[in-house]
Amino acid sequence: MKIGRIILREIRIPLVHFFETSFGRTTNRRIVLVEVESGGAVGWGEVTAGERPFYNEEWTDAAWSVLRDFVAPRVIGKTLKSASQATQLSSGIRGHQMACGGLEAALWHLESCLIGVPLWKHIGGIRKEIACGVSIGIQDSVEKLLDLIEQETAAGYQRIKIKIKPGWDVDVVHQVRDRFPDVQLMADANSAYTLDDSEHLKQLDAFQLMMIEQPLAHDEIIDHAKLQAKMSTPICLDECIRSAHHARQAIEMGAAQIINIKLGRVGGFSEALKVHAVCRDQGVPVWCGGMLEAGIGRAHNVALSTLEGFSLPGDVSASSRYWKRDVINPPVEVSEIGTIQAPEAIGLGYEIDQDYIETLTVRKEVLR
Ligand code: OSB
Ligand code: MG
Repeated sequence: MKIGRIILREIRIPLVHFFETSFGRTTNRRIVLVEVESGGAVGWGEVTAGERPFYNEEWTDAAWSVLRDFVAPRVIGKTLKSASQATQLSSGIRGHQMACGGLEAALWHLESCLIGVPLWKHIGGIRKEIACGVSIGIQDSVEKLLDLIEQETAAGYQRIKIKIKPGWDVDVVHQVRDRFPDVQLMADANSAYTLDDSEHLKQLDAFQLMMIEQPLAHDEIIDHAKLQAKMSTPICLDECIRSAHHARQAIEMGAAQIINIKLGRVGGFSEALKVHAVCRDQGVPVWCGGMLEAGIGRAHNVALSTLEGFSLPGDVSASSRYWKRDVINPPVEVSEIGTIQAPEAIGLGYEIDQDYIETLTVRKEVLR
């Protein structure tokens, strides 16, 4: 496929409920969308970077300039044998996986349209139904958190993830476990601790957590291996895993028993497939993480979750938990047993609501 123009858009869209992690609270999202054209077909991608460089080094404005100034110029006018070649074009760019991944995912979407298959089948997915969990942010009170868990388990979600940070951890998990003795429960610290907190974190071993996600620094694999040697709760890595190479290192070192795969964090579908393969070969289960995506990123996550290795419920949940109105039709919906059906239609499987996107757009640039 010969790549024609690329359109960048920034949309602003408010969350229905703020989302708080150990690194801060998000109320409104600023999302870069990438539209790429070839042979009359178009593909869409969503950049999953946050508004501030607090989850990892990336953020909305950096993604915009990396895409406009470095990634798009390498891709426009080029003829690609397949979408899987896209990563070679941005191989000289260090980091910025979420920015590059926004365009990479758009090319996979585009290719699935040109071939005439659903995106999830195009990437090799086999699951027609994916298992869903929810990620519940830090709340203003434990009572509020317990109410939300009640609501989400009643809605059918198969596992609950709560966010923890120093001062909102062992005691909160204890109260959640007392109230919900049988729920599949896990905790995500988003890098809020250091190895000096080992004794404190070990107290979590008492609560039958499925896993603790990314307790230590965003770029620290060795200390996670040291922590895992001290605690029985399985460690799952999120922030640390930016490539298949990191996944292999982390698994070999005993730093992770489970891996959260995020499409943007690893730079798109090609690398996500490689991480998936490494984990499969090592017998490590994976699940699909989320970054408060709007519809396009959410639809891509649904596709990714259909790969065989995604055996644990992920953070991909209904559009309505995030948005009053999503940018795709129908929105992503979850059944009463906590599953999402992989769509049968060609491409994304959800219609992109371009009129609505237009009303949310605060900047737009057509690159040729
Ligand atoms: O660590 O998984 C994370 C949201 C923003 C940044 C990081 C994370 C998250 C979530 C929410 O946990 C996942 C979602 O519901 O999209
Ligand atoms: Mg996480």
